[in-house]
Formats: sequence, structure tokens, C-alpha cells
Amino acid sequence: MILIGINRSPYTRRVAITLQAYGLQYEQRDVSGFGNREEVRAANPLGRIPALVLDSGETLVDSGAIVDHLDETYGGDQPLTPARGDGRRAVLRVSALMMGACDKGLQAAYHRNHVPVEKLHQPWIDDCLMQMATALKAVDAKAATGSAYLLLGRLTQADITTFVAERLARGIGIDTEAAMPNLRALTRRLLEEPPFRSTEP
Ligand SMILES: N[C@@H](CCC(=O)N[C@@H](CS)C(=O)NCC(=O)O)C(=O)O
Repeated sequence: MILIGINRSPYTRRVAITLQAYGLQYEQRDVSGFGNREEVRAANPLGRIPALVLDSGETLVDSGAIVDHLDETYGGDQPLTPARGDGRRAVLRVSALMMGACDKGLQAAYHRNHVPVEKLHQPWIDDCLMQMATALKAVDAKAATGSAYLLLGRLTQADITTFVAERLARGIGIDTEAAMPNLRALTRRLLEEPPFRSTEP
């Protein structure tokens, strides 16, 4: 399999961590949506990373669809997102919050980076960052037990999406140490595990 994208992208890193958590071999092409438009569009007409080229040649796009395929194919009876029931709903809820938090963080970052200085609208940036922080705080409350994983007593997609969202939040200036200390402690622990450590950009 070939993973298209750089791990600085939270969505790409989510897929990279998932591939490694399942013990899968893959190659990675370090390309970004803005820096390598042609190569990215050849894999994904929307021009976004990640994309995953399967051994059959088929290309999957969007991190949610990719991890769903990996769960179905390699997850056995303990996929990172459970196949059904309360556990599935709980993991999907955290994953949706954390992927949405990444969306909001990147909207703020794109506005900062792609809009001429005289057109910057700080209230919009502040609002996006506030939405991201509020979602992270909701997950911080879940991490308050201090257990190694957020849900189900084992690694799930809830931990992976939380990990990448916290990393992005820190990168764009949210003080997660002060505002979400439980969540920060969780991501420190996760970083000790090989799939998290080896995907550090
Ligand atoms: N919902 C998508 C989001 C992917 C996404 O927004 N990727 C960013 C990189 S972090 C990107 O390629 N942005 C370039 C663009 O939107 O033009 C997913 O989960 O894969």
C-alpha cells in the first residue's frame, strides 16, 4: 500500500498510526495538498491528503473512509472502531469531535496563511480556535480518569483522533498543557507507543 501525504497533516497521520497499529507494511509519499498539487490531485481529484493506494491499484480518499476500510479488512474481532453497539457509537462520537476540531483548527490556519494581511478577520480565527478548544475540553473530561486509553480499556480510533487533534492544537498555539491537562497526559503516554512515536513528523 502507498500512503499519499505528510504526517504533519493530522488526517494523514491518523491513517499512518492506524496502518502501524494493525502491523501493516506501507510506503509513504511525503506530499502536501498545497506544495505538490499535481501529485496529490492525481491520487485525489479533490486535491487533499491523505489518499491510500491499495495493492490492487484502487485509491481510497478521506481518512474516515480509509480507516473504515482498514478496520473492515484487518480489524478482525477488535477493530479500532468497533463494528456495532455502544462502543461503536462512543468511538465514533469522539472521532467526529476530534476530526471536526482538526477542521476548525485548519480553517483558522488557512485563514492566517492564505488571506492577505489586510483582509484577516481575527474574530473568525478566534471563533474557529474556540470551537476546537471546546471540543478538546469535552474529551479532556473523558481522559480525567488517567487510564491509558479513552474508551473500552484498549486502543481505539478515539485515542488516535484525539492524539492528532491535540498535536495540531498545540502547533497552532492552543496551550493544551494548561487548558486540557488530562488530554495532554494521555497524548504523552500514547507517544511512547511505536505507531505514535514513529509517525512523528
Ligand atoms: N476530511 C478529510 C480532510 C483532509 C484535509 O483537509 N487534508 C488537508 C491537509 S491537513 C489538505 O489536503 N488540504 C488541502 C486543501 O484542502 O486544499 C480527511 O479526513 O481526510
